[in-house]
Amino acid sequence: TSGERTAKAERMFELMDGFLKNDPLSLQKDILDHVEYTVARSRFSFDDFEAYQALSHCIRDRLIERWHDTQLHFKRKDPKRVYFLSLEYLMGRSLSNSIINLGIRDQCADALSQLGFEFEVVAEQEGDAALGNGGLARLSACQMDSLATMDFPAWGYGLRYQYGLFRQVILDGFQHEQPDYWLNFGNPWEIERVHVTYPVKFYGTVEEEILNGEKYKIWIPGETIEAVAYDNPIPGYGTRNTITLRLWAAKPSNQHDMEAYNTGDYIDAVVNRQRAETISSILYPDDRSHQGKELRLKQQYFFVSASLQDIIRRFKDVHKDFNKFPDKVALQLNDIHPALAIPEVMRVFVDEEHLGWNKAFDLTCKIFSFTTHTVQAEALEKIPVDLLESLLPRHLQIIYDINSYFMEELKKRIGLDYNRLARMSIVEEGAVKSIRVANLSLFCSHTVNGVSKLHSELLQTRVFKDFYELWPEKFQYKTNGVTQRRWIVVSNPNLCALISKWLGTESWIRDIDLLIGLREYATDISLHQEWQMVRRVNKMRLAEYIEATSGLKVSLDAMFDVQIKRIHQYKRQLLNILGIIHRYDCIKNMAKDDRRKVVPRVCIIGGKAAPGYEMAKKMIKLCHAVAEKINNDSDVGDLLKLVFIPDYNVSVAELVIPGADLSQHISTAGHEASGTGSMKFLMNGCLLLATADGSTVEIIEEIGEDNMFLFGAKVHEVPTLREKGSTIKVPLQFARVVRMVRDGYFGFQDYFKSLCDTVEGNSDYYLLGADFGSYLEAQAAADKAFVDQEKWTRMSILSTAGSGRFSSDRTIQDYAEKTWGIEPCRCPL
Ligand code: GL2
Repeated sequence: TSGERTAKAERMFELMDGFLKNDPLSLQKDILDHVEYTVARSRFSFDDFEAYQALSHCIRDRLIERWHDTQLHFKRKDPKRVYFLSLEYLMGRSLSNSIINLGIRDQCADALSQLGFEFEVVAEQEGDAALGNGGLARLSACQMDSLATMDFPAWGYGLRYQYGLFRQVILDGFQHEQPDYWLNFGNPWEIERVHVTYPVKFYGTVEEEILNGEKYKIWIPGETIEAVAYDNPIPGYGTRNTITLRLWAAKPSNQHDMEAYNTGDYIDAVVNRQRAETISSILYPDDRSHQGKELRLKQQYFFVSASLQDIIRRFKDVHKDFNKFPDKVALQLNDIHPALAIPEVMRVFVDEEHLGWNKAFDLTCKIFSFTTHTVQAEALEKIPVDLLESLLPRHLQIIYDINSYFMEELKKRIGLDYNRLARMSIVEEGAVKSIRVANLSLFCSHTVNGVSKLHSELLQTRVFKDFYELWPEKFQYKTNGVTQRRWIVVSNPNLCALISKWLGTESWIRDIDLLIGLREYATDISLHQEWQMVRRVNKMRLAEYIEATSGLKVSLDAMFDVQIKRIHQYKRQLLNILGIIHRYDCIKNMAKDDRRKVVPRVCIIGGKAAPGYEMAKKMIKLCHAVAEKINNDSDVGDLLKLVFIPDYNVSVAELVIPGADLSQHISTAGHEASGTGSMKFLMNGCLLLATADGSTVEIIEEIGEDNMFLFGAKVHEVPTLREKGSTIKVPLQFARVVRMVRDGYFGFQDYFKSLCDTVEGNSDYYLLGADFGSYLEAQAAADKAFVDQEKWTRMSILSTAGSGRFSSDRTIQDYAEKTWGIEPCRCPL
């Protein structure tokens, strides 16, 4: 019987101590096998890329083994699972990360070196998986790592875009976008599950049917597309647990549209079918708003429908009674992008499982939680009713039903306050009647999370004030975190070894709170020396990269000052550039002797601008124009350099962050929901120059104001400053540097005019002028501290020591306890 077969296989497995061995010799043999049989190259002659492919397959085999065991264990234990629904994941590279999490870094390096290869070189052959835009997407990847490491029974669901985030190419200082067809060279980290497919329906009509005397709605679709699963095993660190990130790809459905074929319109029918596949082909390259786009809506529903069919199928494999659903399933909406899951669950419960509306709604409200990642009310998606009606007619009806119920409930609470009812309604009347996805999510979720303390306050007092007043118990926050496995262990191995040496343990890699132990040694001179050495080696690596990508040689004695993130007006890269112009202007106007006192800087900026975001693109061009001038000015020499790092992505971040002395997080207060880059720099002992925005407020609580360079208006001051507009007294230096750009000092006078307009008088919405004075003061304080290397090193050690709260392990622990109600389910070794 199959039971006996399983038992036999298990005995064999135990006897063999797992199938695959991890000593260097076994790894070497497996690598050569994969060179020969998977990559189909001769084992006597293969290059770095082929070595990467072979090693990846070797690691993939080991992941699969653990992954099978984990899934079997989950199946046997049947714990409550969390399903993480996200439209974006920025995984970056997988090889090094998997090897570290499997705990076989040294064995792999040995195996490779005996074959004549260098581990780092081989690992660098891998391209990034960039199925996301920015912070939100990288956060999902960090959280998957923590979920696996902490043994939580979790699944990630998303879309397998064929084209990831565009590649940024800079020509003459202008950004150009090139498609990222990341699958060109194969992807060893995924497993295509040709048998795990679900039909996803679109368009069509809704009809009624009578079953056992009861009336039910049935949706007759106009088009059906097949969703195929691609599984990406996600290994935990220090555990056998390996969880699944399941990404869906659209494939033509086997259910043929017989009519089209029969009328002889064969070619058109096939072409239409191919068009259907485009649903999962491309990631939207804007990280904020996608209002009213049909393809975007199709993507959202496609992914939601396939995921829910999969989740409900898994539940029904074991359970018959849907009352148990909330005991077994937590559905986490990563932002409101997957919010169509709410009406979809209702549709399945009511139309397919015939649970009755009240029961269905009660269950729905018990399973959903959502996290919002924005402070901008404008970024909250709205779906035009016309669009929804044509694409998902049944869902529109369900949303209307939910809204009627919601309005009745609201009237019981607030009476006939029509203005407020209109504000809170899920349906927005007006020129374009639309569905407010956030309001739908707020009403139907048991919990809504913000991503930092400040963000949560803003949600409660501004963005979702009406809801907070009525349902305060729904509101929580979970400050974001990043995984120390990726952001220290993988990307900064020297610092990792140093931390373990001084703490006397590697346990901090799983238990981040231990990092605080470094505080004790913050003034220890021998730690200082080792710390400085590690930082210098990392700077060297970064300097080499800069020279290779831009041809610019930079001095290692200079302060490496970095701002890398998406380009946005609210993130104020323009403030940084204007500050650099000011520094340049000062150096130029100094007596030669005084120049000796200047603290040398290498200013590094990197980031992508959304293709349609004109002002962001102008900032990139301005950065290049200013760099051209400064870097070629012999008066300045090594005192100031400006570099734009092209095509910023996860791998570039892994290289830049460990080499940074100072990093800038300078958004106008109240605009950055959290910010996660700052946490990565903090962990790596880089000092922060920042405004009190997003999670920085909590970083201040952890490391103290004295260990960073704070500046700028506080969040409560921003509205008053905006009201004051042009009557604010801005520093003369600010007017001067803007004038320099306006007057064409850096060329492209006409092109930069509109950019200059955004920061003058009443138009200076992001308050660059108002904050410029304190920004320069913070920069001066950073210069002063840098000269005192002992002080700087102490601040740097204290930054790393205080970064424990910003691990995604802590975030996930909070979610598990306070939002999802799940417990670890550890697979035995
Ligand atoms: C973001 C926020 O802007 C950012 O502040 C936050 O750290 C991340 C993760 O919560 O989410 N929202 C968003 O749409 N993107 C973000 O980075 N792209």
